Amino acid sequence: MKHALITGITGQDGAYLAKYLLNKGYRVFGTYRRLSTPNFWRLQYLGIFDEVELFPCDLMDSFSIIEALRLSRPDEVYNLAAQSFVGASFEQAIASGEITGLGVARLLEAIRLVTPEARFYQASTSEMFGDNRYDAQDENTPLEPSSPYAAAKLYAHHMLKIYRKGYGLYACNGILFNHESPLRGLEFVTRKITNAVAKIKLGLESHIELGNIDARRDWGYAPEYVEAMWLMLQQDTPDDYVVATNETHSVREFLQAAFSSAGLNWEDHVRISEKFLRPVEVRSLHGNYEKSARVLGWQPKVLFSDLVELMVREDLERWAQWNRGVHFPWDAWNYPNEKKILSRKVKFE
Ligand code: NAP
Ligand code: F7E
Repeated sequence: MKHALITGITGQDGAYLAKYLLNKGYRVFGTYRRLSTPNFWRLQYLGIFDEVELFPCDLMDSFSIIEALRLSRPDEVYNLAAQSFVGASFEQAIASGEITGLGVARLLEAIRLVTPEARFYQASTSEMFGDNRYDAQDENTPLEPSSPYAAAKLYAHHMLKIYRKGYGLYACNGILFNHESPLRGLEFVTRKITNAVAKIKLGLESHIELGNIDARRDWGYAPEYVEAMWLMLQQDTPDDYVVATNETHSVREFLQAAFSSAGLNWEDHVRISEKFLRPVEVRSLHGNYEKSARVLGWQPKVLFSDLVELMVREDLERWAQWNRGVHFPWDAWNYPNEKKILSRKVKFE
């Protein structure tokens, strides 16, 4: 039986990947951070909490990484752990560098020393293209990061290439464009919108505050993207791949589609707040996944309108259940309204 170790198993992709690998017959190990409040809701929501084996581990702590590798003896390691929110990386630039950048160097060093035969997947990102001037981005597009998050990911991306070349590690960078789902974190714009649509529809909220709604992204469906991660590690030679849908849409289009799928007009419920503008914005991303299609045989099936609709439907169903008093593992009921969260962009009176 093959062993897989997933760092960041409590996140969106970690939970979907764990389910995908369990269905393939893997023994799945995952790392989680010790937090004051347990954070396993996604694994519970997918019904796999009892099927995965967990280690406390932090990418800031090399010894905990070594211990996780030693105990799990993985054939494949998927590094999904990161401080993954671009907005917060401007507020926590140093921690983002430590976790999202240096954390990967710690992991590569640990693999080199403890399990050099393990195949390694790194969660690289389309954010590395930054506020670029290209119509579409692929594996050869210049990387010009525009946030502390993206700069940290770029460092990790290059460290992986160095370890692949220098030490012969089987290691792949998956340059994934935005991918979303009902398990997406609530601060990311798609889920922020679909959660708000559901609450507004049920009379629990009246409006939502957003930043730059002209930003454009290439949004795909997360459960399909974890399949591409696995495919990368099954090839004869390691390489880097873009995973995307080859479509780009604005946040404004997302709003329009999400509110109208619930029979609402978005312009009645959206306010723009400076608070959600970023010091540097990535205005447009549009991924060309031709190499993944050609080499991995991967292609997206759920595209923009189906994605929006399925996310709205699930958030509506959850809030309706909540109103009926049904309790289930879920993140939104105790998440503070973002209007209450202060940031450096707020001017104090
Ligand atoms: P996510 O939901 O934010 O999950 C991130 C995971 O990293 C969580 O399990 C989190 O643990 C863990 N983590 C955070 N800090 C850590 C630390 N110091 N040590 C160990 N673990 C830590 O992110 P996601 O959307 O699943 O994305 C997965 C990976 O792909 C991330 O690396 C992200 O940067 C990258 N990526 C995502 C996208 C996308 O559109 N989703 C696109 C490209 C790349 P807690 O649960 O304890 O916070
Ligand atoms: O922002 C704009 C915002 O935070 C998308 C991460 O998974 O994908 C994600 O990063 C766009 C940006 O995702 C709000 O300015 C407007 O232009 O959902 P997001 P992201 O920054 O693209 C990449 C590929 C990753 O690797 C990351 O880990 O939407 N936007 N108004 C807003 N964004 C947020 N969050 N909140 C707003 O109110």
